[in-house]
Amino acid sequence: MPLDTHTIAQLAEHLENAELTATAVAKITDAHPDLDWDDAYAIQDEICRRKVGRGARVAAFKAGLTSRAKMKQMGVETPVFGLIFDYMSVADGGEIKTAELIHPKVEAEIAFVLKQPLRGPGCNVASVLAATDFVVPAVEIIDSRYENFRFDLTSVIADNTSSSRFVVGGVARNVEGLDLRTLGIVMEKNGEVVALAAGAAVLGHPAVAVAALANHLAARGEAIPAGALILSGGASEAIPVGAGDAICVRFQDLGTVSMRFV
Ligand code: OOG
Ligand code: MG
Repeated sequence: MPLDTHTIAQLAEHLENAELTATAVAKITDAHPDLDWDDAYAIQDEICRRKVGRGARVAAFKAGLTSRAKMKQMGVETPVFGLIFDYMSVADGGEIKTAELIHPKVEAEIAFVLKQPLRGPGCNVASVLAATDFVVPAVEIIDSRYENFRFDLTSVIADNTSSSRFVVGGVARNVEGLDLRTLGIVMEKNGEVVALAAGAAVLGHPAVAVAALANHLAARGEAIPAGALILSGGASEAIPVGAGDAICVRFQDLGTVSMRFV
Protein backbone atom coordinates (compact mmCIF):
# COMPACT_ATOMS: atom_id res chain seq x y z
CA MET A 1 0.00 0.00 0.00
CA PRO A 2 2.52 2.67 -1.11
CA LEU A 3 -0.09 5.47 -1.42
CA ASP A 4 -1.07 7.68 1.53
CA THR A 5 -4.72 8.43 2.28
CA HIS A 6 -4.48 11.95 0.89
CA THR A 7 -3.29 10.69 -2.51
CA ILE A 8 -5.98 8.00 -2.49
CA ALA A 9 -8.68 10.63 -1.88
CA GLN A 10 -7.21 12.87 -4.56
CA LEU A 11 -7.13 10.09 -7.17
CA ALA A 12 -10.70 9.08 -6.28
CA GLU A 13 -11.90 12.64 -6.83
CA HIS A 14 -9.94 12.87 -10.09
CA LEU A 15 -11.41 9.63 -11.48
CA GLU A 16 -14.94 10.35 -10.31
CA ASN A 17 -14.81 13.81 -11.88
CA ALA A 18 -13.69 12.19 -15.13
CA GLU A 19 -16.78 9.97 -14.96
CA LEU A 20 -19.21 12.75 -14.05
CA THR A 21 -17.90 15.17 -16.69
CA ALA A 22 -17.34 12.45 -19.35
CA THR A 23 -13.70 13.46 -19.79
CA ALA A 24 -10.94 10.98 -20.58
CA VAL A 25 -7.83 11.14 -18.37
CA ALA A 26 -4.39 9.53 -18.42
CA LYS A 27 -4.27 6.16 -16.67
CA ILE A 28 -3.24 6.81 -13.09
CA THR A 29 -0.37 4.31 -13.12
CA ASP A 30 1.47 6.69 -15.52
CA ALA A 31 2.00 9.03 -12.53
CA HIS A 32 1.85 6.30 -9.85
CA PRO A 33 3.63 3.25 -11.26
CA ASP A 34 3.88 1.60 -7.81
CA LEU A 35 0.12 1.62 -7.27
CA ASP A 36 -0.75 -1.85 -5.98
CA TRP A 37 -3.92 -3.95 -5.75
CA ASP A 38 -4.79 -2.63 -2.24
CA ASP A 39 -4.29 1.00 -3.29
CA ALA A 40 -6.48 0.39 -6.34
CA TYR A 41 -9.35 -1.02 -4.28
CA ALA A 42 -8.87 1.77 -1.71
CA ILE A 43 -9.37 4.35 -4.50
CA GLN A 44 -12.44 2.45 -5.76
CA ASP A 45 -13.81 2.31 -2.20
CA GLU A 46 -13.33 6.05 -1.87
CA ILE A 47 -15.18 6.69 -5.16
CA CYS A 48 -18.05 4.53 -3.88
CA ARG A 49 -18.05 6.34 -0.51
CA ARG A 50 -18.30 9.68 -2.35
CA LYS A 51 -21.31 8.45 -4.33
CA VAL A 52 -23.08 6.99 -1.28
CA GLY A 53 -22.34 10.25 0.57
CA ARG A 54 -24.30 12.11 -2.12
CA GLY A 55 -27.25 9.74 -1.80
CA ALA A 56 -26.49 7.20 -4.53
CA ARG A 57 -27.39 3.61 -3.71
CA VAL A 58 -25.60 0.44 -4.71
CA ALA A 59 -27.68 -1.25 -7.43
CA ALA A 60 -25.43 -4.20 -8.24
CA PHE A 61 -22.11 -5.88 -7.69
CA LYS A 62 -20.03 -6.78 -10.72
CA ALA A 63 -17.25 -9.08 -11.75
CA GLY A 64 -15.33 -8.13 -14.88
CA LEU A 65 -12.56 -9.50 -17.08
CA THR A 66 -14.00 -12.94 -16.41
CA SER A 67 -13.96 -14.26 -19.98
CA ARG A 68 -10.94 -15.10 -22.12
CA ALA A 69 -12.35 -12.81 -24.83
CA LYS A 70 -12.44 -9.82 -22.46
CA MET A 71 -9.03 -10.59 -20.95
CA LYS A 72 -7.52 -10.78 -24.40
CA GLN A 73 -9.27 -7.62 -25.58
CA MET A 74 -8.02 -5.57 -22.60
CA GLY A 75 -4.65 -7.29 -22.04
CA VAL A 76 -5.49 -7.99 -18.38
CA GLU A 77 -5.54 -11.58 -17.09
CA THR A 78 -7.14 -11.19 -13.66
CA PRO A 79 -10.85 -10.76 -12.87
CA VAL A 80 -11.77 -7.48 -11.19
CA PHE A 81 -14.71 -6.46 -8.99
CA GLY A 82 -16.67 -3.24 -8.75
CA LEU A 83 -19.96 -1.61 -7.80
CA ILE A 84 -22.82 -0.33 -9.94
CA PHE A 85 -25.08 2.48 -8.67
CA ASP A 86 -28.79 3.24 -9.03
CA TYR A 87 -28.25 6.23 -11.36
CA MET A 88 -26.53 3.90 -13.84
CA SER A 89 -29.70 1.84 -14.36
CA VAL A 90 -31.49 2.10 -17.72
CA ALA A 91 -34.82 0.41 -18.47
CA ASP A 92 -34.94 -2.40 -21.02
CA GLY A 93 -35.60 -0.81 -24.41
CA GLY A 94 -34.49 2.57 -23.06
CA GLU A 95 -32.25 5.33 -24.38
CA ILE A 96 -28.67 5.96 -23.30
CA LYS A 97 -27.28 9.45 -23.83
CA THR A 98 -23.82 9.18 -25.36
CA ALA A 99 -23.11 12.84 -24.50
CA GLU A 100 -22.89 11.70 -20.85
CA LEU A 101 -20.27 9.06 -21.69
CA ILE A 102 -16.72 9.02 -23.11
CA HIS A 103 -16.38 5.93 -25.34
CA PRO A 104 -19.01 3.38 -24.30
CA LYS A 105 -18.90 -0.35 -25.08
CA VAL A 106 -21.58 -2.96 -24.44
CA GLU A 107 -21.21 -6.38 -22.84
CA ALA A 108 -23.69 -9.26 -22.62
CA GLU A 109 -23.78 -10.69 -19.10
CA ILE A 110 -25.71 -13.28 -17.13
CA ALA A 111 -26.81 -11.68 -13.84
CA PHE A 112 -27.64 -13.43 -10.59
CA VAL A 113 -30.02 -12.37 -7.81
CA LEU A 114 -29.39 -14.01 -4.43
CA LYS A 115 -32.00 -15.29 -2.00
CA GLN A 116 -29.38 -15.91 0.69
CA PRO A 117 -26.20 -14.04 1.53
CA LEU A 118 -23.04 -15.50 0.06
CA ARG A 119 -20.06 -15.44 2.36
CA GLY A 120 -16.61 -16.66 1.35
CA PRO A 121 -13.98 -17.92 1.52
CA GLY A 122 -14.49 -21.23 -0.23
CA CYS A 123 -17.54 -20.31 -2.33
CA ASN A 124 -17.91 -22.41 -5.48
CA VAL A 125 -20.45 -23.05 -8.25
CA ALA A 126 -22.62 -25.18 -5.95
CA SER A 127 -22.74 -22.62 -3.13
CA VAL A 128 -23.61 -19.87 -5.63
CA LEU A 129 -26.41 -21.91 -7.23
CA ALA A 130 -27.77 -22.82 -3.78
CA ALA A 131 -27.89 -19.13 -2.82
CA THR A 132 -29.35 -17.94 -6.15
CA ASP A 133 -32.98 -16.86 -6.32
CA PHE A 134 -33.00 -16.41 -10.12
CA VAL A 135 -30.87 -15.34 -13.06
CA VAL A 136 -31.69 -12.51 -15.47
CA PRO A 137 -30.08 -11.37 -18.71
CA ALA A 138 -28.20 -8.08 -18.58
CA VAL A 139 -26.15 -5.72 -20.70
CA GLU A 140 -23.45 -3.68 -19.05
CA ILE A 141 -22.34 -0.44 -20.69
CA ILE A 142 -18.73 0.11 -19.67
CA ASP A 143 -16.94 3.41 -20.17
CA SER A 144 -13.33 3.49 -19.03
CA ARG A 145 -12.34 6.93 -17.91
CA TYR A 146 -8.91 6.32 -19.42
CA GLU A 147 -7.77 7.70 -22.75
CA ASN A 148 -8.26 5.27 -25.64
CA PHE A 149 -9.84 2.73 -23.23
CA ARG A 150 -6.29 1.59 -22.35
CA PHE A 151 -5.39 0.55 -18.83
CA ASP A 152 -3.67 -2.01 -16.62
CA LEU A 153 -5.08 -4.09 -13.78
CA THR A 154 -4.65 -1.56 -10.98
CA SER A 155 -5.81 1.48 -12.94
CA VAL A 156 -9.05 -0.23 -14.03
CA ILE A 157 -9.80 -1.37 -10.46
CA ALA A 158 -9.28 2.19 -9.21
CA ASP A 159 -11.69 3.39 -11.94
CA ASN A 160 -14.45 1.23 -10.40
CA THR A 161 -13.92 -1.26 -13.25
CA SER A 162 -15.35 1.12 -15.89
CA SER A 163 -18.90 0.95 -14.43
CA SER A 164 -21.18 3.31 -16.32
CA ARG A 165 -24.68 2.05 -17.20
CA PHE A 166 -26.55 -1.25 -17.16
CA VAL A 167 -29.79 -2.72 -18.44
CA VAL A 168 -31.55 -5.76 -17.00
CA GLY A 169 -34.26 -7.33 -19.08
CA GLY A 170 -35.91 -10.40 -20.40
CA VAL A 171 -37.07 -13.17 -18.20
CA ALA A 172 -36.11 -14.10 -14.64
CA ARG A 173 -35.47 -17.85 -14.43
CA ASN A 174 -34.76 -20.23 -11.62
CA VAL A 175 -31.39 -21.94 -12.16
CA GLU A 176 -32.97 -25.36 -11.71
CA GLY A 177 -33.22 -26.91 -15.14
CA LEU A 178 -30.98 -24.26 -16.77
CA ASP A 179 -27.49 -25.12 -17.93
CA LEU A 180 -25.75 -21.78 -17.64
CA ARG A 181 -22.66 -23.15 -19.40
CA THR A 182 -24.41 -23.93 -22.68
CA LEU A 183 -26.79 -20.96 -22.56
CA GLY A 184 -26.24 -19.19 -25.88
CA ILE A 185 -25.88 -15.43 -26.29
CA VAL A 186 -26.27 -13.50 -29.56
CA MET A 187 -25.49 -9.78 -29.63
CA GLU A 188 -26.86 -7.67 -32.46
CA LYS A 189 -25.90 -4.11 -33.31
CA ASN A 190 -28.25 -2.38 -35.73
CA GLY A 191 -29.66 -5.79 -36.68
CA GLU A 192 -26.31 -7.38 -37.44
CA VAL A 193 -24.77 -10.13 -35.31
CA VAL A 194 -21.60 -8.68 -33.76
CA ALA A 195 -20.78 -11.17 -30.98
CA LEU A 196 -21.62 -14.75 -30.03
CA ALA A 197 -20.96 -16.55 -26.76
CA ALA A 198 -22.14 -19.23 -24.36
CA GLY A 199 -22.22 -18.95 -20.58
CA ALA A 200 -19.14 -21.16 -20.22
CA ALA A 201 -17.06 -18.36 -21.75
CA VAL A 202 -17.19 -16.82 -18.26
CA LEU A 203 -14.66 -18.81 -16.21
CA GLY A 204 -16.18 -22.11 -17.35
CA HIS A 205 -19.49 -21.27 -15.61
CA PRO A 206 -20.79 -17.77 -14.79
CA ALA A 207 -21.43 -18.85 -11.18
CA VAL A 208 -17.64 -19.13 -10.80
CA ALA A 209 -17.46 -15.33 -11.25
CA VAL A 210 -20.00 -14.84 -8.46
CA ALA A 211 -18.04 -17.23 -6.21
CA ALA A 212 -14.87 -15.28 -6.98
CA LEU A 213 -16.63 -12.04 -5.96
CA ALA A 214 -17.79 -13.61 -2.67
CA ASN A 215 -14.27 -14.90 -1.98
CA HIS A 216 -12.80 -11.48 -2.83
CA LEU A 217 -15.22 -9.74 -0.43
CA ALA A 218 -14.47 -12.31 2.29
CA ALA A 219 -10.84 -11.21 2.29
CA ARG A 220 -12.19 -7.77 3.32
CA GLY A 221 -14.57 -9.22 5.91
CA GLU A 222 -17.61 -8.60 3.69
CA ALA A 223 -20.29 -10.81 2.10
CA ILE A 224 -22.72 -10.47 -0.81
CA PRO A 225 -26.08 -9.71 0.85
CA ALA A 226 -29.35 -11.53 0.16
CA GLY A 227 -31.27 -9.81 -2.63
CA ALA A 228 -28.11 -8.53 -4.33
CA LEU A 229 -27.89 -8.36 -8.10
CA ILE A 230 -24.54 -9.51 -9.48
CA LEU A 231 -23.29 -9.08 -13.05
CA SER A 232 -20.96 -11.97 -13.83
CA GLY A 233 -18.91 -10.30 -16.60
CA GLY A 234 -19.02 -9.93 -20.36
CA ALA A 235 -19.14 -13.32 -22.09
CA SER A 236 -17.63 -11.98 -25.34
CA GLU A 237 -15.42 -9.05 -26.23
CA ALA A 238 -17.07 -5.67 -25.57
CA ILE A 239 -18.55 -3.87 -28.60
CA PRO A 240 -18.06 -0.10 -29.08
CA VAL A 241 -21.27 1.90 -29.56
CA GLY A 242 -22.13 5.46 -30.52
CA ALA A 243 -25.13 7.73 -31.02
CA GLY A 244 -27.60 6.12 -33.43
CA ASP A 245 -26.75 2.53 -32.53
CA ALA A 246 -29.39 0.03 -31.42
CA ILE A 247 -28.30 -3.03 -29.44
CA CYS A 248 -30.34 -6.19 -28.93
CA VAL A 249 -28.92 -9.18 -27.08
CA ARG A 250 -30.74 -12.51 -27.30
CA PHE A 251 -30.15 -14.92 -24.41
CA GLN A 252 -31.22 -18.53 -24.81
CA ASP A 253 -34.06 -19.25 -22.32
CA LEU A 254 -33.82 -15.72 -20.85
CA GLY A 255 -35.30 -13.44 -23.51
CA THR A 256 -33.75 -10.27 -24.89
CA VAL A 257 -32.21 -7.06 -23.60
CA SER A 258 -32.18 -3.99 -25.81
CA MET A 259 -31.30 -0.30 -25.76
CA ARG A 260 -30.67 2.63 -28.07
CA PHE A 261 -27.82 5.07 -27.96
CA VAL A 262 -28.75 8.67 -28.68
C1 OOG B 1 -13.21 -3.37 -17.33
C2 OOG B 1 -14.57 -3.90 -16.92
C3 OOG B 1 -14.81 -5.25 -17.56
C4 OOG B 1 -16.46 -7.11 -17.89
O1 OOG B 1 -17.63 -7.50 -17.86
O2 OOG B 1 -15.54 -7.81 -18.34
C5 OOG B 1 -16.19 -5.74 -17.39
C6 OOG B 1 -13.18 -2.93 -18.79
O3 OOG B 1 -13.02 -3.78 -19.67
O4 OOG B 1 -13.27 -1.73 -19.03
O5 OOG B 1 -17.10 -5.11 -16.92
MG1 MG C 1 -19.00 -6.03 -17.40
